[in-house]
Amino acid sequence: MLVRFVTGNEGKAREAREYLEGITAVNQVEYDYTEVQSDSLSEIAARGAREAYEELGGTEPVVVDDTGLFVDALEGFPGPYSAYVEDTVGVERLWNLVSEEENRRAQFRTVVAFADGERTETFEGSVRGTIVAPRGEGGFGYDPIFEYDGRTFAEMSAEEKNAISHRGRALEAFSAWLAEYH
Ligand code: ITT
Ligand code: NA
Repeated sequence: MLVRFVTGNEGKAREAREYLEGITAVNQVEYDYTEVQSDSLSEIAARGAREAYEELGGTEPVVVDDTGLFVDALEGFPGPYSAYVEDTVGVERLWNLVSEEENRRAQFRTVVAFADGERTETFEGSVRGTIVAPRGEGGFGYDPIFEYDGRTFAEMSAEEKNAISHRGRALEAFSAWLAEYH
C-alpha cells in the first residue's frame, strides 16, 4: 500500500516513514491545504486531508498531520497556532515565556487524518511533558524544549521518540485501523 503524506515538514515525514515502515509506503507530497481557523486539530486535519485528496487528483489515499504544543500555564497556547509561533516568536523565546511560570507542564497533540475520496478518518495521539531550556540536536520544531522522562525529544532518536510521542501514538492508532481497512 502507498499513502501520500501531505506536509512541508521534513521532520514529520521522516517520523511517519520510520513508524509505518513495513505497513505502508509513504510518499511525501507538498500541497498547501487551507488550514481553517479552528481550535480543533481534528477539524483542521480532516478538512485538509479531504481538500488535498480532491485537489491533488490521483487515487492513492492522502494523509495529513496537524500538531500543536499546548502549554498548561499559557491556557493551551500556542496550540493550533504552533507553526505560526515557531516561525515568528521562535522556540527559544517560547521557553523564555514559560520559564517565568511555576507550572511548566505541556502536552503535544497530533491528529493524523486519512482521506481516500470515500471516507475521512482521524487518529489522535498525545504526550505530556515539561518545557525546559533547549537541549539536544535531534528532532525538529519544539523538540529541544520538550522534556519527557529526563530527556528532551531532541535528545532521542526518531525511533525512541516515536515509541512514546504524540505522533507515534496517532500513527499507532492509524496503522491498527489500516490493518483492518486493507
Ligand atoms: P505541515 O502543516 O506542512 O504539515 P507544519 O510544520 O506547518 O507542517 P503544523 O501546522 O502541524 O505543521 O505545525 C505544528 C508546529 O509544531 C510546527 O511549528 C512544527 O514544527 C511543530 N511540531 C510538529 N510536530 C512536532 C514534533 O513532533 N516535535 C516538535 N515540534 C513539532
Ligand atoms: Na502547517
